[in-house]
Amino acid sequence: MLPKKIETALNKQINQEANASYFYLSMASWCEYQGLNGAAKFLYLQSEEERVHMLKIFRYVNEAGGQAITPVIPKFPTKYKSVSEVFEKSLMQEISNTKSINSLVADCLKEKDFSTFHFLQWYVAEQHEEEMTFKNILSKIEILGSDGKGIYMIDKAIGKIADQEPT
Ligand code: OFO
Repeated sequence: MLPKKIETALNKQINQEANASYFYLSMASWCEYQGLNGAAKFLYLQSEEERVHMLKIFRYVNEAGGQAITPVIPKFPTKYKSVSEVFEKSLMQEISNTKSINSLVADCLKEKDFSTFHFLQWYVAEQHEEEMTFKNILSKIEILGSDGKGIYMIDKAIGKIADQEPT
């Protein structure tokens, strides 16, 4: 049986994953509007992935005997200063999500909820991967610079990362 404390924490995590999904969607839209199609493609994909993460927890909560609660989505910005800002914010969001997953894992140990602990291991690995991906993109931005030609190359490079993502 799912401990109440864990059910509540998982519902908070559902919210967090859904917010990440819409945050990426807002950034994908801005990038596409700017003609940054490679970055947009990557961020659309990222948004979809976060929705899948949200749904996995949603289904798990119900399967484990709790009740999943539909997330509340705040309003996200429609404008960003630059592609650097987009990916800095993305990395910040991933770091904050890693913290939230880690604290959920710690709570599972405290509550002796080993089933949820096991379920969350996939998220621990996924957060590590995602942080690495965003750090990698940010170092590309730093190397290539964000003037006219640099932006073109960055966008192409980010689009390539999206092409390599498993569908
Ligand atoms: Fe849900 O993986 Fe990132 O935030």
